[in-house]
Amino acid sequence: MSKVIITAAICGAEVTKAQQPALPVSAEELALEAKRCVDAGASIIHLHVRNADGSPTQDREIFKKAFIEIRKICDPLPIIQPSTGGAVGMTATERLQAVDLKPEMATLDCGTVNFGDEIFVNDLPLMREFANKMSKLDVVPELECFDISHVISATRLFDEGLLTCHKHFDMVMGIPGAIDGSAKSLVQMVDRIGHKATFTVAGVGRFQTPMMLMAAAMGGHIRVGFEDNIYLSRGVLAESNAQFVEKAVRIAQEAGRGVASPAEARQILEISNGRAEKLMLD
Ligand code: KMH
Ligand code: ZN
Repeated sequence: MSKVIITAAICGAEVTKAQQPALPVSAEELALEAKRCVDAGASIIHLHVRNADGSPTQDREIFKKAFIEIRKICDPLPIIQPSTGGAVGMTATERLQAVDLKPEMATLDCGTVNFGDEIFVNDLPLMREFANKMSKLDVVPELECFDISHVISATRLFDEGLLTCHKHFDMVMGIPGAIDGSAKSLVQMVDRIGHKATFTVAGVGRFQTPMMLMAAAMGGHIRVGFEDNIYLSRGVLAESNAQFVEKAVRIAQEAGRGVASPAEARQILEISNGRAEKLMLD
């Protein structure tokens, strides 16, 4: 089994400062939090951005500012993976803005799904549009799957020839209204990813720790962070995303796998060396 790639989803679109006072919001806060996570062992920063009032946005200029600040202080440079999911209700055009910056990776959400009491819309035409744009700009998608059918739909994008890159999934387990955070469901999803594909696992809320353990045992990778969970243990708020990364590192080590550096993560995900330099930040 390969070393474990740890992704830190440091901000998300839904969590508020009122719920989690340590939530990073400004570009400077996002960069400092990214640095803490990279220093602790994360090699991918899954990035959402916010307006000054804390509301979610997909504004390209706000993403650009966060990219610049993160690149200034993180060494080694992590893979910065902006969201194209944004927040429920945003238009496709709004959501796609960060892809214009030519990041090494970006998320690609692979199906419409209940998201709490709301509906997160990702129909096939939208998925094809996102896949096309990412392919054209050489952005490796992380295929976000909130249910088993999403794994099948993601595979369809490759079958249709819209994507030809390495196939890397993120199984998001435990969103209310979507797939649960059970071991059985994760095994069923991973069963369908196909030969040579890789996967990471994001357990939501109380599912975060059990899903980290499952991922480590199954040869998968681990995503942690405030986007998915704000509690370090029952009723105890984490003080930083880095505490979750530290936990993931301990689990990876106990599983005998070790932790991938950003360079090793790029190798596993087949992202070419020097690709990070092609970012459009001028
Ligand atoms: N905020 C969720 C509605 C992604 O980053 O691509 C969507 C999301 C997925 O966070
Ligand atoms: Zn996200």
